[in-house]
Amino acid sequence: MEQTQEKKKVIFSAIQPTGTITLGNYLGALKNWIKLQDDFNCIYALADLHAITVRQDPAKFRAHIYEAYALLLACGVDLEKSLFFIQSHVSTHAELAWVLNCYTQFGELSRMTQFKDKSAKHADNINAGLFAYPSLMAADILLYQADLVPVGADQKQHLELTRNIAERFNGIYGNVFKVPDGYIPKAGARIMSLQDSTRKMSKSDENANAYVAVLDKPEVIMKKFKRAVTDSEACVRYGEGKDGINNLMGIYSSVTGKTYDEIEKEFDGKGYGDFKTAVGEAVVEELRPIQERFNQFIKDKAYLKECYDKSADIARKISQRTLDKAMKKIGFVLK
Ligand code: ATP
Ligand code: LTN
Repeated sequence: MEQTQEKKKVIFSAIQPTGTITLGNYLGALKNWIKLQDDFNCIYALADLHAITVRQDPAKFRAHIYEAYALLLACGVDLEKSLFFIQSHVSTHAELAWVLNCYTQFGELSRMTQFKDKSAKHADNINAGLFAYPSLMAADILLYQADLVPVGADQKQHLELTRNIAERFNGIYGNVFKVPDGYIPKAGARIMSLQDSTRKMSKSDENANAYVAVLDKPEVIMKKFKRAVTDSEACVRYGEGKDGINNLMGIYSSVTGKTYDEIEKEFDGKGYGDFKTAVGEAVVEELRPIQERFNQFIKDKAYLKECYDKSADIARKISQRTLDKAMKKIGFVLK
């Protein structure tokens, strides 16, 4: 019987170059990005336009863009299989974002928890870009007619809004955008801060002890885990009121593939000190090969440019088709 070749589904995801990439980003998002490349048509971006919703120091911002690009290649983003470009190099993103802003309601944007969190954190700079952040994210996704969007649990609300915007637009103009689904991993979906287990591990945290950076040196990683907050029970088990230990178990589980039951057995009768050492060592081993590859890539700016230029050229062509379609439906005269 003849096999009909099924078209691979399209995946879109992005990460902001707002700081050094953390273990939370890696376990919650990037590790998954790498796996998905075999089964899907993956389109990945560095969301530099999103990053300026919070004020960036120019020199650090530039360095973080290079660092994040090289690091993702080091993690295994493979340009033979996927696209990986810098958002601002593909101007259709900013263009469609403007259009979608006009199909997104003030009330919807006001309800976004990330907006509320970030406005509280940056009370002196609650700019319109921070508010409209989700419509730019919707543009990123909808331009490529993405089927699936892998993100950490913290981005679920933005994805729901993207779906609502797409459905609203399609409701007015017919089938312009594919309505995407989220793709949220169970293990590692939400890695918490090592200093405050009620907050997610975030690369823009002022306290460097709160996160493990993928590029942290082994001794720094070990030290950060040793200092991680726990509780006074001194028993490695998953449970209510044990946010710190739950978080460490989540990290250990997503690095080693062990279940919580297996982890509880492994550390039965042992204290938190042993457990923290084991978590630290597992993380160091996971990150070692990535750090080695990163050190090669970051030295070679010409190679990095070749990579992001090649992907941006292709992304421009794909996304222009969707942008034209949307603009034509609205009534714009196309050039
Ligand atoms: P910022 O601190 O600047 O908001 P961030 O660390 O939250 O940055 P993003 O660039 O917003 O990182 O997110 C990149 C990807 O990593 C997203 O898919 C997001 O869902 C995921 N992610 C971010 N933080 C975590 C976390 N603590 N646990 C799991 N996944 C996370
Ligand atoms: N907002 C996301 C980064 C991001 C993204 C996207 C993720 C920008 N555009 C499109 C998925 C799809 C974040 O902060 N994690």
